Amino acid sequence: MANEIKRSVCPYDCPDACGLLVEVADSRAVRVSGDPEHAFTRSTLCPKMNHYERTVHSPRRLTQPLLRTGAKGSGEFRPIAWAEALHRIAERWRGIIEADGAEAILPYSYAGTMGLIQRNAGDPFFHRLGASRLDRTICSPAKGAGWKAVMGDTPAPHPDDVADSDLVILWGIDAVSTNIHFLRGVRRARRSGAPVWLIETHETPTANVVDRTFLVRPGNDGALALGLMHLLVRDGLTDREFLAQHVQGFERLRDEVLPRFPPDRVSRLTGLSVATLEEMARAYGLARAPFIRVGSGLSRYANGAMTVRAIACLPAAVGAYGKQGGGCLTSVSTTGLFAMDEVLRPDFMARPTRIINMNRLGWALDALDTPRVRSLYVYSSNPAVVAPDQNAVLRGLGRDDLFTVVHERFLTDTARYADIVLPATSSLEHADIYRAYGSYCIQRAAAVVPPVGTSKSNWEVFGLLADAMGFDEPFFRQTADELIDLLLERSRPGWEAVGLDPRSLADGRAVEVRLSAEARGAYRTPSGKIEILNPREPHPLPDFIPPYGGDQPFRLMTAPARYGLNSSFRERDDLRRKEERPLLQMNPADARAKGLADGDPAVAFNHLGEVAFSLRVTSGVPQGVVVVEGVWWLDQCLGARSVNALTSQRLTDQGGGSTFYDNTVDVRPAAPAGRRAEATS
Ligand SMILES: Nc1nc2c(c(=O)[nH]1)N[C@H]1C(S)=C(S)[C@@H](COP(=O)(O)OP(=O)(O)OC[C@H]3O[C@@H](n4cnc5c(=O)[nH]c(N)nc54)[C@H](O)[C@@H]3O)O[C@H]1N2
Ligand SMILES: Nc1nc2c(c(=O)[nH]1)N[C@H]1C(S)=C(S)[C@@H](COP(=O)(O)OP(=O)(O)OC[C@H]3O[C@@H](n4cnc5c(=O)[nH]c(N)nc54)[C@H](O)[C@@H]3O)O[C@H]1N2
Ligand code: SF4
Ligand SMILES: [Mo]
Repeated sequence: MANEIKRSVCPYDCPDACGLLVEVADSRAVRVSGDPEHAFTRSTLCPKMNHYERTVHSPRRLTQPLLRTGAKGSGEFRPIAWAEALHRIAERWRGIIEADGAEAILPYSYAGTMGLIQRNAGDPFFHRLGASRLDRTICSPAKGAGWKAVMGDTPAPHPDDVADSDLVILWGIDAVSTNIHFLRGVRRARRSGAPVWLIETHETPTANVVDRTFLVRPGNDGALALGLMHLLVRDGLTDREFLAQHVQGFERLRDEVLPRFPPDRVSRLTGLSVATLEEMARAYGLARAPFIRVGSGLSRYANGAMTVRAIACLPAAVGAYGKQGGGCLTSVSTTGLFAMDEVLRPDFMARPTRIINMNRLGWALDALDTPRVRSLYVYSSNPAVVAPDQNAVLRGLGRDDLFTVVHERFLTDTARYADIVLPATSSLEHADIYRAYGSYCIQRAAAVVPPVGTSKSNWEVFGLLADAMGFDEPFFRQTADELIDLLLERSRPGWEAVGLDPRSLADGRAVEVRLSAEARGAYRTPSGKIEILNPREPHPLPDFIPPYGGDQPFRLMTAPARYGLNSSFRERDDLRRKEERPLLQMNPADARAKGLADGDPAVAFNHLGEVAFSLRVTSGVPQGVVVVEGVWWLDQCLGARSVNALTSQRLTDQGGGSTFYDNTVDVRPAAPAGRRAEATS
């Protein structure tokens, strides 16, 4: 019998949200490929997902609940039945609630899956329980805040519109690793003659696919944007008609802020020469429809929101927001498309409970005592390695008086610290609905293979926990599919599906959406104009705030890896062979000064911790910067810690975001080779 081909969606935290075709034989996925009918995917998957079946059916998958038998972190467990696991959790939680109140229980989760149901499945349960709430801000809320200050809820351009641009700027985005389908439109623009620029801190893989790479000093892009606007004004390259009609407050920026950003000062801040700045401003000012695609890295600084705000003003200055192919894409937000309260159920909270910022998990487990966190429930995330200040996080996870439950597909570093581990389904084993954040596609997916082992989805587990806790709301007894139906029924005021017939969603095909003509308007801000002057902001005008930095000689860039996605995909031997161990990339002059050569073991350190790496000497990294790609599982590291032992719990200027890129380190040769443990596989 021919194998069946079923549709699904890539569940990972990637802007592209690809459509998948899954070939199924004997209840197993045997091949996964890109859906040729998906408007954004068009047959192509990234190298991580090309063999997703190897993740789904990995021998490393957890198949039954586990109870800890050894010390925390040791990874020693024995299998137990689901009924026993649920009973133990409910018993412990009842005790904790009686002694300290339900806020002593903290859920912790992020984007292991982006599906709207499975990703948010814990919210109604923990609201009903009265647990602490988690502010899920590890990724890029500062980028969102910076954009919103200027553009409000104005929808981002369609990503393929970039094909109509005559100057494309990839600003702090490693699109070759993180946003490959966007590059299709970029290539089309380039073929029509548009130059493509990359603005980065070092030469990433994306530098190989652009015409020009401009390297800036980390954290100074806001000064660059203001400096470019200074030059646009000086050289008469602003679009006065557009500014008069559509923009609020450019005159005040021009008179009160831009005079402080002359090219010589901006050159000192960014490291770009005055001639280069003048050349950039001229090309940007003369382009018909320049398009900026902004990544997230430059927002993970103490000044991250302000940086993005300054960048978002540039297209206003030259009228690019009004032109087909021009403008700025930070992220696609389909606010209002889905009636998310049907899923999140904030009404299940008897009273508003305390909110804990996930970037401060180390602090929350260690210092917070109103009340002290007595139980941590982790799902869809791996904080032991992805969260900042790893030493603080691991100290917290190691607390003997902390009752930790981890719901996971693999025995991650976080799961190793659990008292109870619950096995989770992969996205091919459960139903969900997805919305992309780099395109306007939405897509529903049914389960295409049965659960591996006794694994259960997030939605199912919270239903079982609701039973165990005696919650009698019918909400918890629905299936995920029933909840998706309800969500679709109650959603989409102001939005319309384009290009495909309405049955497509039910058939598992992707549908593109757009704001309806009435809802669109010109700019969705309170004034109806682009708000360069925004009186509701603590700083009514954009300005430059210096990044935090720190007192060590090298700025640490913790960039995405090509063959991993945060800590995901590290279970895959085929992908591990492509990136064997964590490298520290350093400029040749800096390496010489430190007495280090290519391939040497080296230790990066600061006041928070130290981490062993293998050194890679490369002229693609400027002096004063070091680069580590990827977040690695600890058993793949050279020492006992990974890169986040060097990043701090400080937050961004707005949005409570992480500051992964705003840290400094020093580097020294590692102790002789004896200390060096081989990476295990
Ligand atoms: N292969 C792969 N794909 C991924 C991920 C992954 O880990 N691997 N992660 C996924 C997730 S969760 C996210 S949020 C996205 C992120 O996707 P991206 O936005 O592409 O990645 P970031 O790490 O946020 O940062 C992008 C780039 O910003 C640069 N950068 C850092 N500081 C500055 C600065 O001050 N100025 C400038 N101009 N550039 C700077 C970094 O060097 C980095 O190359 O990718 C998603 N996709
Ligand atoms: N140094 C440094 N640290 C970083 C970053 C960086 O650039 N540099 N990037 C940061 C960013 S942008 C982000 S978004 C965060 C991401 O951090 P996380 O969201 O924690 O991402 P992952 O590391 O991919 O871990 C997701 C986990 O969820 C599990 N999972 C997948 N699907 C399911 C499911 O359906 N149910 C359950 N229960 N589990 C599931 C996976 O097995 C995986 O272990 O990391 C941040 N950490
Ligand atoms: S490009 Fe992104 S969405 Fe597409 S398959 Fe790869 S990780 Fe998934
Ligand atoms: Mo992210």
